[in-house]
This record gives sequence, structure tokens and C-alpha cells, in this order.
Amino acid sequence: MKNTNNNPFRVARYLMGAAKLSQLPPDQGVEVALAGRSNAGKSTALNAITDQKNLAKTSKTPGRTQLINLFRLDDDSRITDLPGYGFAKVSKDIKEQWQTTLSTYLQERLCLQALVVFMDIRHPLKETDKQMIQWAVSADLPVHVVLSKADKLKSGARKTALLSVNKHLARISEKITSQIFSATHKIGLEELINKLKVWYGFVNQDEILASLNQQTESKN
Ligand SMILES: Nc1nc2c(ncn2[C@@H]2O[C@H](COP(=O)(O)OP(=O)(O)O)[C@@H](O)[C@H]2O)c(=O)[nH]1
Ligand SMILES: [Mg+2]
Repeated sequence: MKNTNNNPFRVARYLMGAAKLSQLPPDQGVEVALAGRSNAGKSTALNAITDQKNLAKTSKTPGRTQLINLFRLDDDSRITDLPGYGFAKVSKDIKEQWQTTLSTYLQERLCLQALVVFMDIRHPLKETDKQMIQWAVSADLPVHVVLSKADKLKSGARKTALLSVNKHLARISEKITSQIFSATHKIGLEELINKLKVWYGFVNQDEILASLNQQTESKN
């Protein structure tokens, strides 16, 4: 039996940054993309998922990265870190160019398995978030919404925020999943890793459920 506690994302290594879609590696294997507004906590989350301190550069100056950054897991599996959107200081032309790039990537990249959208739990569902989700849904891509920086809210407020976001998401598509998350406080980290493992085919849904049952049993 596979040990579902091990983390297959620890082996992640920086592969390349693509300034345009034509620079991406061949459209083969499996990619899962991470998206979010600048400053949503995506880089910090990627470091937490991969259990590495500096894999993705975390930055307090939002909006710097305008590259599609790819991280290699194995010959067939990559994590795609999409450029943060919603940064006000970028010119309109550049914004429109990136919108085209992102929507084309989401709708035409065949190896793309799913999209994870990071949103600060205190500022969820901005127009640009909804736009990304809509592109993914119309391309029939599974979407998982991560409400980040959950440590900034008390536990009751976290639940209220999640419920309210879920209500909106259900109107877009019944299939969108969601969770609360904090990279700094390791809230929801295992849940996110499990979600990714299933998408990459590192484990199947049944194995995840079995390991969760085991944990519940050992707690009782
Ligand atoms: N309190 C808290 N702050 C976080 C968390 N994740 C990221 N941050 C902070 O939010 C800012 C933006 O994070 P970053 O990962 O660079 O966001 P990105 O632009 O989406 O990649 C940084 O100052 C991080 O330290 C979290 O889980 N909790
Ligand atoms: Mg970042």
C-alpha cells in the first residue's frame, strides 16, 4: 500500500519561466495551474506544498512576476504558477495581453488537468477571480478554490466566509470545490496536497478516503 503521508511535491524543481505560450514545454503529461490575484499568497502556498523555503519567490511587492513559471515534479508532471492578476499599476495593453494569454492557456492547453484559484479569505471573488474561474469552467477544467491567509480570521469568521464563497461558486458550477488555507499556520495544507495528489494521479480518491478514515479511527 502506498504511504499517503508522503509528499510527492517535495521533489519540485524550478523548470522555466515562459513569457508567452509558445515558450511552454511540449503539451504532454500533466499540469495543474495555480492562479490568483497578486499578493493572494500563492507563492507562499507553493513553498508550503513543496515543503521548500524559497522555491517560489515570495514577494511583498505585488505584481512583479509576469511569467508563467513551471516547476517540475517528474518527467510527466509539472506545476504551473500563473502570473498574479489584478495588479493596478500595469498598463491596459499589458493587462489585455495577459488576459488573452491566460484564457488561451486555460482553454487550449491539453495537458492542463485542473486550476487552483487562491483568494485572500478577506477579499474573495473579485472580478478577475470570477473571470479566471469562468474561463476554466467553460473549458471543462476542474476548479479548486483556496481561501488563503485564513489565520487572519477567527474560526467562526472563516466558516462564514467559506459558506458565502461556496454559495457564489455553486451558481457558476456545482463542481467547483473549495477550502480554507493558511500557509503560515498550516491550515488545510494536507487537504490541498491530497487534492493535488489525485489530480496528478499520484494516489486515487479511495486511498485518500481510506487514509482519512484511518486517522479518524486512531483519534477515537
Ligand atoms: N498571515 C498570512 N500571510 C500570508 C500567508 N501566505 C502569504 N502571506 C503573506 O502575503 C504576502 C503575499 O504572499 P505571496 O505568497 O508572495 O503572494 P503571491 O503574490 O500570491 O505569490 C506576503 O507578505 C506573505 O508573507 C498566510 O497563510 N498567512
Ligand atoms: Mg507570487
